[in-house]
Amino acid sequence: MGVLNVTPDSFSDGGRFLDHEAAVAHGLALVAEGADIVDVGGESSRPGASAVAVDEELRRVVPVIEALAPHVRVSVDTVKPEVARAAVGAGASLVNDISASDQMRDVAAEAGCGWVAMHMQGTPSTMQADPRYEDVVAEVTAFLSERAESGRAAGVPEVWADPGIGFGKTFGHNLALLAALDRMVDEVGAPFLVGTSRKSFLWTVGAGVSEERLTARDCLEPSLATATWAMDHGAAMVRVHDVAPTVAAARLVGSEDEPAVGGAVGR
Ligand code: HH2
Repeated sequence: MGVLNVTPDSFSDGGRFLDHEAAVAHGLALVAEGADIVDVGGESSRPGASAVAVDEELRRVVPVIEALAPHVRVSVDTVKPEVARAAVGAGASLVNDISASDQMRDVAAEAGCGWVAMHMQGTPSTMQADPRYEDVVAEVTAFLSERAESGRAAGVPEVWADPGIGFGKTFGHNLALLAALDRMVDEVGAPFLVGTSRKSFLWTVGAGVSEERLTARDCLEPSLATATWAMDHGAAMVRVHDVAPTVAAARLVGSEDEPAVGGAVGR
């Protein structure tokens, strides 16, 4: 899943794709790099991001979805039912819902499309203030199991679970969830989507530079390492900004018996 943020303030790509032509061109570039799904979002969920009115979010995402849907499967990254409905009308077939709410679940069920239910502690404005869990793996697993079951019961034809890396979680919480991914996937019984790409916890060990000086390039290796880890530990999909290198890693992970490129493998 390639990320397309049509926002002025997203963490790593804010402002780059606010213009319609630039957004569509980037979406098509993600497809050319090998994305199976393009995730179009019109509201940043970074800690402290400002809220976006429904009309403005619709204005950002609907024309971009209309332009991309003939070329690739499109998901819409929103927590607003009105935006999800309009996005599906414009051609999206997956509702990526970081709030995992009943309302959004019901929109997906009515539309007959997929629903990603993501775990988040708190809301984006306050979630990183002081996240606390008795047992982060047990609590996130229980939440996702309940949401997956509720999605199926409501008639959603395709339910995805997402542990919500970075959403109300410390560095230690994020690593504990990644370390337990296999077990969580087994227990929840729904396919997992995992998003670590360019998240701030990566620079703590990966990039070793301060947040103010961090560039997208600094995050590439840790993003790729964690995406590869997730794919090798049960994730059925990863949400990434850097599609081409992740596709190369995905081929490697999926090639335990057969090399992706035929013939003898060189050193
Ligand atoms: N992460 C972000 C946004 N949407 N959706 C799912 N299902 N899982 C995630 O981990 C996830 C998500 C945040 O990343 P980004 O799009 O880079 O930033 P922003 O929220 O600032 O637009």
